[in-house]
Amino acid sequence: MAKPHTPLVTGIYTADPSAHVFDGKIYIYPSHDLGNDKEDDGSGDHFWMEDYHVFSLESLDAEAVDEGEALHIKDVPWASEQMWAPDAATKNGKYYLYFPAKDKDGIFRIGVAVGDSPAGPFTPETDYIAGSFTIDPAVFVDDDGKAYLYVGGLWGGQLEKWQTGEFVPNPGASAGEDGPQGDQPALLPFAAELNDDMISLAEPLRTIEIRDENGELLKAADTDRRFFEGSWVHKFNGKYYFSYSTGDTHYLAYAEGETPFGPFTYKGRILEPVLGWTTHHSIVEVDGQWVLFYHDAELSGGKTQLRNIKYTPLEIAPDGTITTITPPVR
Ligand code: FUB
Repeated sequence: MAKPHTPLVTGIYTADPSAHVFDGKIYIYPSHDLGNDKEDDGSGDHFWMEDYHVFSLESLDAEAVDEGEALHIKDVPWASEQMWAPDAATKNGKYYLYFPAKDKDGIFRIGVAVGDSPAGPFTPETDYIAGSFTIDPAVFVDDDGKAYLYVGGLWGGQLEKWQTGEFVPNPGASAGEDGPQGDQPALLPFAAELNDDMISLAEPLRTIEIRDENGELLKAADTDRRFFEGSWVHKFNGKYYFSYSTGDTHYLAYAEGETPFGPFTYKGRILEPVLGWTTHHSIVEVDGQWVLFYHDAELSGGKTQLRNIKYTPLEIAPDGTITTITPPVR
């Protein structure tokens, strides 16, 4: 049984928890951290994953049950390595697991696998989702049944390599190898509506704007607030909340908008830095209580590539303001 801010899973290393309530039960779709001996050099190459396990919980204070291996990279024809942060969605009685992995050319793409149960197993499509790129898929299904895919990640997530709309392996410093600088607008996450089949995009991915209190796009130098990776969308009192990790400044931040595509206005921080380099989250309502799922590196004593998932209740005011949480393990 896991209490708030304690590891939900101790048998394997888990990260990037995307949680959902399906059929009255909590399901968590995390990354399965295996780690490797590579240096943490900012490329993300030390985040090493080959499969996914789904975890189910009858309630928040119940034990997390490992439902077994739901998908392995050896069964994904187009993928070569690094199955990073996944998400899941349901429609028309089917369940969909969305996941990033590098294709045979070393380019991160988003794949989808389909199953009859939220616990899997999932059968992968033979190719990645056409038109997809970068990492950290999050799928939000609106009240009208329309589904949206959100993606994006700087550095190892390769967003800098897509600045021209094409994949440029080595853009070069003058072309913004490190992305925009200083007062230039920061790179943005992307989103697109999914077709009703849930396995293809209804339109090309488009950027999602995150603006400051003056309506200006957040600047590249504003690293405390600009998007880095780990998109998530929740809806509260008719408004849409886009939340994300600020990466190298280690915050979870959120922004508010009127539509699933924004534009979103920065509102504040959800979580202060955890033990480890990254955190990555999801926000879900469980029996009327909003809950934040996140990860840190408590079990491995701070090894950034060997993480463990946790949860904590989230306080959301009627106007959508989220009370910032300071994690007890830092
Ligand atoms: O787990 C690998 C990567 O680390 C994820 O895709 C990012 O969000 C970060 O958590």
